[in-house]
Amino acid sequence: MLIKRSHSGSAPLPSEITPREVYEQRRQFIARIAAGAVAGSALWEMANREAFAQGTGARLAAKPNPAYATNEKQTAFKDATEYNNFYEFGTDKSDPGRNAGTLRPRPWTVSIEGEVKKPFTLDLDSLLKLAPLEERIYRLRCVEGWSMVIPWIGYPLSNLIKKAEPLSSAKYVEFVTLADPRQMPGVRSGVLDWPYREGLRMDEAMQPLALLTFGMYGQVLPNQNGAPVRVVAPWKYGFKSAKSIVKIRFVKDQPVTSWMAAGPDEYGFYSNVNPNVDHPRWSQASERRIGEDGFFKPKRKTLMFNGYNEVAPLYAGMDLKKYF
Ligand SMILES: Nc1nc2c(c(=O)[nH]1)N[C@H]1C(S)=C(S)[C@@H](COP(=O)(O)O)O[C@H]1N2
Ligand SMILES: [Mo]
Repeated sequence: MLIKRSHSGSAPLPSEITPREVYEQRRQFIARIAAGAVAGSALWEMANREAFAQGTGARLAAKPNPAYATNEKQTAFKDATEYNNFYEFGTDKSDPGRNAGTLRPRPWTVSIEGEVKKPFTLDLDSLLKLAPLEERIYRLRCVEGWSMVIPWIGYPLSNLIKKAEPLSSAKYVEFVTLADPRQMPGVRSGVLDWPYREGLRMDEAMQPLALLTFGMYGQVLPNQNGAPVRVVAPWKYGFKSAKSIVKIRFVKDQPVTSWMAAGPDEYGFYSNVNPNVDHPRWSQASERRIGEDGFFKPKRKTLMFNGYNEVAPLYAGMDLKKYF
């Protein structure tokens, strides 16, 4: 133990009031936290909950999951936050980045309803506690024919589904987004049937790729990307990845999503990335990578299931032209 030295008139240094071993251990510990070496530890989780409570811009620590790493160049943060689809804030790609400042993502609750043992509501803190946060780099391809490569932070949606204790009658999961005209200027327009609703079949929602997402690029989700919590299902067109979720409903029958209601011939329930099924108004065979490829550069070939072939068994025997 260190002998206390007295500095008259100045506050003691931490090293003077703390035994050396403890002090050194703490310093090392903090260094390891920074390195992500103690991902999932109580202290690390506490720090993350504080960051998450702070919101916009706060750093969120997550352990990179090597199974979802990639050699592909990541999309610039600026592009990922200034080129968005979030119709609640307007239909231009630049609208969400300019308008989503009015969203108040804290406090926030998500209610679990429908075919479950007992409905309940979780606040953000409880949601965050359900499982350790991972960083996963996923491609996201929009049905409009552009894609991005984004380091997301979250945990498999299956963790929340297990917590919900769905009944055997629960065949689908429906995600419902906030629709508050005071926070979201776009919901005054009739462009979609609000609130924004999306859905997955139960086994799709349980697929380990389906990520309940709280952050990206090492920080909490910016408002325009769906703060405070969204889904990312990377083998499906971007619109399946509902943002700013307030309700998760377990249901018996296939839900009618907002996009199906808006254009049943153009947007089916499944919406898997599928280069072999054209959108009625354009081809889906290729895509433009935002930021990387200029408008006049050749496009990339779109891959079946956006390249996530592990989901193929979910659709074995299904005619994906019919179930588009
Ligand atoms: N609530 C809500 N979620 C949404 C949308 C939306 O308009 N409202 N757009 C979807 C579409 S079409 C895409 S491509 C992705 C875009 O996500 P990003 O802006 O974070 O890249 O969000 C999806 N989630
Ligand atoms: Mo999209």
